[in-house]
Amino acid sequence: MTVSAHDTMFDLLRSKKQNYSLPREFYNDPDFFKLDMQHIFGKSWIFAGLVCDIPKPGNFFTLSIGDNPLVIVRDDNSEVHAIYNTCRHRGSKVCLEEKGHTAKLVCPYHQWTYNLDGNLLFAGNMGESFNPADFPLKKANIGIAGGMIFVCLDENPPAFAPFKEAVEPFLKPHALDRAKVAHEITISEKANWKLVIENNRECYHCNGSHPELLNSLLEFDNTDDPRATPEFKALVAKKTRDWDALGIAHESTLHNLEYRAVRMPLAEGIHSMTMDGSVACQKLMGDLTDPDMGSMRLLHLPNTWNHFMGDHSIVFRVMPVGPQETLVTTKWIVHEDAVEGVDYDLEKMVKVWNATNHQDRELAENNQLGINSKAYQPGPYAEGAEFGVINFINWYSAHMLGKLFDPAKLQL
Ligand code: 3BY
Ligand code: FES
Ligand code: FE
Repeated sequence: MTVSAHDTMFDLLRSKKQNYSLPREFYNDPDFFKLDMQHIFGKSWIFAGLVCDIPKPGNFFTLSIGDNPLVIVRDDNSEVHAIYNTCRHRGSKVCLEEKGHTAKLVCPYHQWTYNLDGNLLFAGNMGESFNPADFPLKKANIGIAGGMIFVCLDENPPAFAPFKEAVEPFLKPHALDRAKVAHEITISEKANWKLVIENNRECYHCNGSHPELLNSLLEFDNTDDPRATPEFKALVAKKTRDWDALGIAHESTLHNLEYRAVRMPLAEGIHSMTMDGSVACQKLMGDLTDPDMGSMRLLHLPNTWNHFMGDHSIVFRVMPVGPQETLVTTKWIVHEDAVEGVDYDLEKMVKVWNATNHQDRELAENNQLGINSKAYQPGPYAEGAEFGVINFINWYSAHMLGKLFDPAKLQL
């Protein structure tokens, strides 16, 4: 990467107009993308998947954070590891499947064979002096909060405990450790990852684009939302009483711009994000007995937002692939004992968010196409409706400025 991309980004962030969208380079420049990958995706806690993706010893799934393939695996003692999927022999990717079950991690190139905790067990023809203990697969940092698995590639990861402590009470009623993935889909969006997140952070576009979602979702973020109506506030007050009586966490815990959890009611009388608002799964998550859990919205920047409801939950993971390409994975989660066709109707469950995802993909891709034009110039956010985008951009700018700041260049 050129030194100047670093300096250009720093200068653009310092001089950027508050509450305006970012300059074009942030959305399409390959060197800016590398800086995002290095300083955001290489240093933050990145949402990888769920403990219920790998319920049994030997279960694994793979993902790539930029150029770094990883395998997330549950070992024979049921401990979960985040392991760099790069062989210690000559560097081949070891695990090639997306997910599965295995007794050992065997490299396909020369069959170096690793334990599920990454230790090398066997390597042929390496001679007497070779000690397998010297060549374990490398580990990434792992943090598990209420059944959500996060990884951090930085040797000095930021603290995970405050996030874990803040969100576990919110996730507890949904018992992700006693859940299963009912359906999963990954779509590729031809848009920069920030456009995908920006799009998710506002509902300014909902009226124009999301008829299915608006059957259930109220566009207000919380009771402080400038658009919140008296009816909405009354509904929140009612649900607050119900949830307090059940001991269900709901209050907003906005600790910083990086993450938040809040339980908000769905539209009055609506129990789930389905077309008619009735539950898609009769067997509720965890030990819940009341389907009316609203939606517990969990955001963790840079790459996940989620809706945890009484009957099922929807979990999203955003993984950048290139300056103008992002993978968005959606998982629909139900109680581990729920049976398709008996307890839940899969088609009914996935309809709203499949439609919403495709609408959002189109919005993000069109946004990218317009930004690529020489006519693009940063435009003003609607502060009363796009405060979520403003929060995201402020988080991004502050994070990047902190990482790009070079004290050696301080003029004394
Ligand atoms: O994730 C959501 O619920 C929605 C989708 C559109 C705006 N966002 C807040
Ligand atoms: Fe893995 Fe050779 S590169 S065994
Ligand atoms: Fe949307």
